[in-house]
Amino acid sequence: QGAATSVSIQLDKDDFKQAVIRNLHRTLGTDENKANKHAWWKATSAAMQELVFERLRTTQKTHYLNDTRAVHYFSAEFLMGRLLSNNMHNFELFDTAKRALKELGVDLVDMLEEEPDMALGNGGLGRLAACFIDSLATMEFPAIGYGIHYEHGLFRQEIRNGAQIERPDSWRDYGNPWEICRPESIQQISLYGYVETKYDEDGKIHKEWHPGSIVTGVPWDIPIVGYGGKTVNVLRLWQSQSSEYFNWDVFNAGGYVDAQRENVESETISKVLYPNDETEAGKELRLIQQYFFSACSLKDIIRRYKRVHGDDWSRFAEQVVIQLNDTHPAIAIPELMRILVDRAELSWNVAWEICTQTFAYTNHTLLPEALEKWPVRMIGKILPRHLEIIYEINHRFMAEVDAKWPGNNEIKAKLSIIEESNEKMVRMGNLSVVGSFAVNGVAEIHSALVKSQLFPEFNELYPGKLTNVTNGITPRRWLKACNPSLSALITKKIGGDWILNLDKLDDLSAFASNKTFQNQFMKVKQQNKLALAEEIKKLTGIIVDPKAIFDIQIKRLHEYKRQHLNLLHILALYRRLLQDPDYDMHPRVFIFGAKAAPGYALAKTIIYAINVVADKINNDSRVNEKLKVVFLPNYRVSLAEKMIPAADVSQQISTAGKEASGTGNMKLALNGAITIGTLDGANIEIAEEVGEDNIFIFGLTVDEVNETLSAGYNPYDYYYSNEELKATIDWLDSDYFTPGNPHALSSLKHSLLEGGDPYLVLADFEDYCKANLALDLAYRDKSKWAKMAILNTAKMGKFTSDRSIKDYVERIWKLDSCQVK
Ligand code: 26Q
Repeated sequence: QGAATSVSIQLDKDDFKQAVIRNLHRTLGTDENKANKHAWWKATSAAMQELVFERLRTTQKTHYLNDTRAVHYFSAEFLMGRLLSNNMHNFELFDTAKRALKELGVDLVDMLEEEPDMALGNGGLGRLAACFIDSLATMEFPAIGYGIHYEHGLFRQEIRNGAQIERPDSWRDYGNPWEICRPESIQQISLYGYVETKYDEDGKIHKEWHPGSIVTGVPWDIPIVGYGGKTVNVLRLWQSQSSEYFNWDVFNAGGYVDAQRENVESETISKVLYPNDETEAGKELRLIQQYFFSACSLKDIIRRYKRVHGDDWSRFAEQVVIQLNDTHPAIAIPELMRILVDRAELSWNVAWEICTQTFAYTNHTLLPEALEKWPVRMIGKILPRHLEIIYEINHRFMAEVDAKWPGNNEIKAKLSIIEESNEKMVRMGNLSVVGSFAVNGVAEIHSALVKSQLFPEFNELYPGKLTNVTNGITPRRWLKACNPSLSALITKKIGGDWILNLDKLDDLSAFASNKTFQNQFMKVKQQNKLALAEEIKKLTGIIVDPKAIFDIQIKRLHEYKRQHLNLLHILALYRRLLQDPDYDMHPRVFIFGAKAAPGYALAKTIIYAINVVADKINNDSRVNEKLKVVFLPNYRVSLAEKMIPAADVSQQISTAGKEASGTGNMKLALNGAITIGTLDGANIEIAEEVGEDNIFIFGLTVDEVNETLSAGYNPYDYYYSNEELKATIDWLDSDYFTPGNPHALSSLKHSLLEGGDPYLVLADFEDYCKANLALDLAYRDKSKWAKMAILNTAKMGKFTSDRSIKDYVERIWKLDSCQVK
């Protein structure tokens, strides 16, 4: 396999067996006869962890001795999923482990199910961070991920009577074998209190923050094994703890009791991940979470820098680059300024130069409701000194703006870090653009819109600062590990180089029309569909036909992602089948996976709608042979790994201009699914790669969306002119699907009509139906479909996260790789 790498750790089957048994005895305190599946999983993980530690030590020593420049990836979310199989694959020990465990009477694949997902993220942004740290370690770049050690990750979803119920996620309940506590690197951070202004003998001003409380940050390290097992980097996650230390200044200043009562309890800071993505909650605890992990991480970085460079700050920005994964850690910008100006006593200008050479910022959204803003009052209360610094940054920035556009108050109001609304707000996006040396969007179209719509004046003021880095996914998890049969087939056909050089997949193009290879490729797909059909039966009791088209939409539930457009089309098919029992369509199973933010009522209604429609259709013998609908509960990384290899069709149907990139689109196409999608996010680049014959594009473009909206879009025009569309929407609002409760879904109809249909579901419905028809016809030509599927896999080279990381490294981070011997 991977010709370029050599396995750094040699371990044969018998060594592996011994290591597992040794850990069963000495780490778990049990033995082969007593061990249950969970104990085997723990012992196997511990055996792997021995190898991981060995490489971790070597990596850290090498990076230290070389005093390497490193990237510090700040992210409130890391959606890691399971680690055991990933670590085995990256050490190229999966097959060895499988054979070893088999001899011990343990089925590896079955045992892997014991591991709870590490779900410390909501969706795309968190999973991107996980793919990026995989690529960084694989390509041997010095890198560290910094985030929050949430006690509870994203909630577990149960479906009761069709509705979503949230249950707490407890990923560490029985201990997590991958994390190592590092008490020697504990940090303390401050919150609340007040700022004292002092003057020294020369009349120089000094600011001193007297905190109201101190919180301890305890670091937990998760080793990140690169493919080939040479570099092992770390993901460092901070857990909050109450501090022994108490600041008596506040008490003496008379504010103790009142201030204290309002304070957030220290331990609650890292208790739970906020489950809303793409909405700004404005909650005090959320801001504290952001500051907590940003401040702990900065202190950690500075401690390490000082160990080598002492008080010489001149080389800081040469050694350290910090990537802000969206604005969630943007408070790190004023925090670094505070450290440099108040503590290190550097001049403002020197400090600002260091700061703006250190930070880079990735934007993941244009949706106005997702752009973070914090009330000035709230920042002033929690971080009084930071608020002063933010005002100072803004004051100097406004002077810059005035120099560029003299006297133009409109531009100033627009660019100001402070929004002068009724309740004054700090705009974290503006702060991030001003405080960074590079700003990137996550797909070509998205980055173009960041420049032209979101930050046009910034683009004029700072030419070249705004750029694009198209997202990517790690082919180790999203092909090699999740789809072993397809991986083996590909490797047999073109060799194993694709794992580290995904462009190699293009060698498959030569076989796209080869009947034998088509049969082999589709046979693998068929086996994967069979396996998913079994999983569906296990999880829901629903029986699906593996010969049907497996049509999959998996992503967070959002109006802009338009799961309800998919649902309206399903209703249209259902209606056609009822009206004409001979209606000609290939059997099709529509499969959904989605979590809704607990406070997003309409999203929850859409989940409910999918489930009640599914229930009706699946139990209607008139249409059962041709149509099924499945909602798989608790969509998460490990479930995605089972669904994606079995997909024939990938639904990527967001309103054009709304999905920044999407990454599920890449995972599905890589596994040979054909996309039905809009010209949005990375779909556009996928279409460019696979060619228009190998994708089903429909719907309004970004420009057409804007034209439609500015022409005064009226969804009723479509409702009244398309009989089928009207019938399906009205059907939802009858008691056919919700017997005895006729208006249970009325909010859905309301949003599409009286609500103005902000995401243009009705406008795109007809073209979506046409694209679905074309897709259905294409599927019936087995050879044509196989060719399309093969070409989708073959043309996905661009979308490896190795390429994304190469882009970041060469254009933004300027890192050198560091070979760990
Ligand atoms: C903000 C404030 C308060 C609470 C929560 C949040 C919050 C949390 C998560 C806001 C946004 C997110 C996550 C956003 C996200 O996942 N965006 C997706 O990022 C992917 C990676 O770039 C893209 O592919 C997707 O298009 C984009 O939607």
